[in-house]
Formats: sequence, C-alpha cells, structure tokens
Amino acid sequence: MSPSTVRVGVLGVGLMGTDHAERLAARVAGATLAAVADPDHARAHELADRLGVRAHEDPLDLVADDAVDAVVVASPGFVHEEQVLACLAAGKPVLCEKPLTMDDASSLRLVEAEAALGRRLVTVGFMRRFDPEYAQVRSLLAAGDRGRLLVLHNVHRNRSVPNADFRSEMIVRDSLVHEVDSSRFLFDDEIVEVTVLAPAPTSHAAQGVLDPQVALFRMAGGGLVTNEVFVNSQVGYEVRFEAVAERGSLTAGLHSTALLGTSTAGGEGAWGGVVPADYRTRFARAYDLEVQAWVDGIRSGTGAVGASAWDGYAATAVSTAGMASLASGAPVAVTLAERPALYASAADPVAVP
Ligand code: ISE
Repeated sequence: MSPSTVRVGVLGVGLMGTDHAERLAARVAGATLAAVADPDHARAHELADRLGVRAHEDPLDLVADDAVDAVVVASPGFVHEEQVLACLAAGKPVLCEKPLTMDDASSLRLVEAEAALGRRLVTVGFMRRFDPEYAQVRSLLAAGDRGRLLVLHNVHRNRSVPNADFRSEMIVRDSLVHEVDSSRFLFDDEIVEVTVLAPAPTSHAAQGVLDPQVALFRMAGGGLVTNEVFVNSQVGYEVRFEAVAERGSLTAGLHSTALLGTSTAGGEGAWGGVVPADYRTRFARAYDLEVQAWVDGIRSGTGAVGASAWDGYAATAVSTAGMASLASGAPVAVTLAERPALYASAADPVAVP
C-alpha cells in the first residue's frame, strides 16, 4: 500500500541528518518528519523538540515504529549494514547516505538481502545524480550528438574536514566515493581498475594524512577518469567536472569555482563569485530533488529512483580497491559479483529536472 503522506524517520542527526530532517519537516511535498534517533540522545531530543517530532533512543526502535513508513539513514557508515538490514526486514523504504557500507563484502550482503526480497527498497544518497547540471550532462551524452565520452576530469575539494580522525583511507571511502558514483553515472559503465596516488601532502592535513589525492579510474568500455580530491583546501566546497567527448566537452559546477591567487580588493584580476562553504549549500537543490524523488517513488508505488543498492555496492567495491591502491601505489582491479536481475542497468536514469 502506498501512503498518501510518507512519515519518515531519520537515523543519525549530525550535519547531514539534521539537514535531511529539516528538509523533510519543511519542504518535501507528500512527506512529514515523524521521528529522529541518534546515539547522542541530547542532540536527538533537542532536534525532535525543535521540529515537534518524536526522538527514539534506540535506532532499531525507530525502524520498528508503526508511525514511521520510511527511513533516512544518515548515521556513520559502520552502522549502515545493521540499520539497512532492519529496514529491509521491516519492508520499509530506506534512503541511506553514502557510503552504503564500509567495504564491498558488507555492501554485497545488502544487495543479496534486497535481491532475495525481490523488490527495491534501498536508495543510496549519491546526490550528484540529482544536481541539475550532472543530470543534464548525462542526458546530453546519452543523446549521442557529441559521440562517445572519452575522458572525465573530476575536482572535489572541501575547505577542511571535521577532525583528525579523517584519515587518508576516508578520503577514498567517504569523499572520492562520490566521484566513483558520478563517473559510473555519466559513463553509464562500471569501473574496472583504480589507482590512487598522493603528492607530498598539504601542511594543513593532520599528521600522516595524505591530502590531496589523485585517482585514475579505467572504465569497462575503455573510458578514463582523472580525479583530484582535496579535503583541506582552505577555500570552500568546489565540485566540478569536465566531460570530454568525441565532438566537444561539457562542464558542470563552474559556479562553485574561484580563481585562487587573485584579490577582490586589488581591482582587476578577480573572477567568479562566492565558493559555497560546504556540500549542504553546493548541493542544496540536488538534495531537495533527491529526497522529493524518493518520496514520490514511495507514494506512487513506482519504486526507487536514484542510486540503487547495486550502485552502492559497486561504489564500495571501487573504494575498497582504491584504499588498497593508496596503500600499495599500484593499480588495483575491481571485480564485481554477478549483478542480480533486480538491478537491470548500470546506472538508473533520473529525470532531468
Ligand atoms: C562528506 O561525508 C560528504 O559526503 C561530502 O560530500 C564530501 O565532500 C566530504 O569530503 C565527505 O566527508
């Protein structure tokens, strides 16, 4: 049965979970925020009181709550497997923030659990797919006028990361994973080999952290992707790409770009505007569209849109290989399990808004 109003519970109310909870409470048509939960009970209660909803102390109680139809998982990656499995067992749609889980084996267990159910309940929060420019570039490439996509250049920079626990591996697993997904999405193809290298690190990285990093993906169909990920750029959230096809290139994200080394005070030489502070600003519209599409899919009964559990697994498999490559400095092959019939195409299409 498809509810006319989807009552959503949010698990984990750190930065992203709070952002989603506020979005659901205020600006998603056909949805209400029903409950939140967080291991930091005070934080959960403070948000619940502010938004006028219930707070659960135990995340699994939120999943079991009869007043919750669907769940957003915005908790840390190491609890995703248990929480997503609980949603599957309860038959509740779940929008799980990236990464789906911490490694390919655990992500594959989720794929297998969902495939055994025979219907798609899991969506992975790869919001770049819903960014109007990303979606438009994918459509333009699919239209074929520019010929095949040959090379993709991705740039992904954060001003800084929250704490010294953000180690080198996390740059691959939590940050680069976005480009893993967007590369699969834009090429409509799988990544078969990954190499992750690092220059001498910035002095702004924590002791022993390799930041920035440069990664190379080889696509199954022969395409190549270059990626720069830099999580202590000191500037802001810069995410953009250039897609080079046989007859022309397409660029997205220029509005989040600053030309560094110039001064607005000095008169000539300045270019661009304000660089967004973080992903919540840069991708605000993409998050709105993503959550709205998720809710619409639940209400209409047409099912999940956006990244599937398979996409989440494929991304985690590339990240797992990427972390191995970062450690060895050598290219690492990515071998995926057999794709269950439930996940028919390489990257599910999304409508261009
Ligand atoms: C964070 O978890 C995100 O998902 C952001 O989009 C990314 O830019 C950041 O590096 C991650 O830590």
